[in-house]
Amino acid sequence: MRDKIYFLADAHLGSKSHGDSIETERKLCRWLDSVRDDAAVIFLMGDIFDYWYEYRYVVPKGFTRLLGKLGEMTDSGIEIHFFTGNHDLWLTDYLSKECGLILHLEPYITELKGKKFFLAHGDGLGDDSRSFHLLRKLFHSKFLQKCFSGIHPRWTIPLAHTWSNSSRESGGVVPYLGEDREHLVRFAKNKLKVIPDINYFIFGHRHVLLNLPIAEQSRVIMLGDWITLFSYAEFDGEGVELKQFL
Ligand SMILES: [Mn+2]
Repeated sequence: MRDKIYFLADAHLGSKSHGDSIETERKLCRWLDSVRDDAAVIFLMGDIFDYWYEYRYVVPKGFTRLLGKLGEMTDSGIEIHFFTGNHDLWLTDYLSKECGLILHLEPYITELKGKKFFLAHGDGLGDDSRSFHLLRKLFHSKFLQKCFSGIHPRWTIPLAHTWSNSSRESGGVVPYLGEDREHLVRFAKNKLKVIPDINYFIFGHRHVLLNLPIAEQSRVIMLGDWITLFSYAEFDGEGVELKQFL
C-alpha cells in the first residue's frame, strides 16, 4: 500500500566527492525502486544535482538513469517533489514537464497525514552572513541568469564545476554545531514563534543527521546526504524516522 512519505537530499550527483558518481546514481535508483511500492509521496529536498543549469532548449548531460526513473515513477502515480538547493537552482520547467516533478523554489509548508511540515533545502535560512546573502542574491538574479545563459556552455560549465567543487559543503562537512549555533535550528525555533503548530522542520543542506525535539510537538530533522551517509527520512503518519540505505 502506498502510504509512506519519504525525504532525501544532497546527492550532489556529478560531484567529484563521489568516487563514482554514476554508481551513486544507480544506488539512488535502487533506493527509489525499494520505496516505490509503499511511497505515496517523495520529497527530494535539494542539491540532488551538484550542478544543474537549464537553458531554454538544452539541459546538462548526464543523470539519465535518475531522470528516467523519476519519470517512470511519476507516470505510475507517485507524487514526487523536487526542491532546488544552492547547487541546482537554475531550472525552469524541464523537470516538471519531462519527469513530472513538482518543483519548489521556496520553502514549502504543507500538511501530511494530519501533521504540519515546514520543508526547505535550508540554504540561507537563519544565516545572516552578508557575503552568503550577496552570493545568493547574485545566483538568484534573473538578469545575471540571462547573461550567463548567453555564454556558450563550453565556458560556463567547467567554471561552474570548479566553483561547485571549491564551495563544497562536503569538502569538509562541518559537524553538528549544537542547538544554539546551528542556523537551521535557530531558524526553526524562531519560525515556531510565528507558526506554533509546525510538527516537523525538514532540511537538507547540512549533510548531517539530526532528529531534534525543539518543542512538545515539534522536531527538526536534518537529512544527512547521499555522499557518505546514504540517508533519508521516512514518515508513516506517526513519526519521522531517519534511515540509511545500504
Ligand atoms: Mn546545499
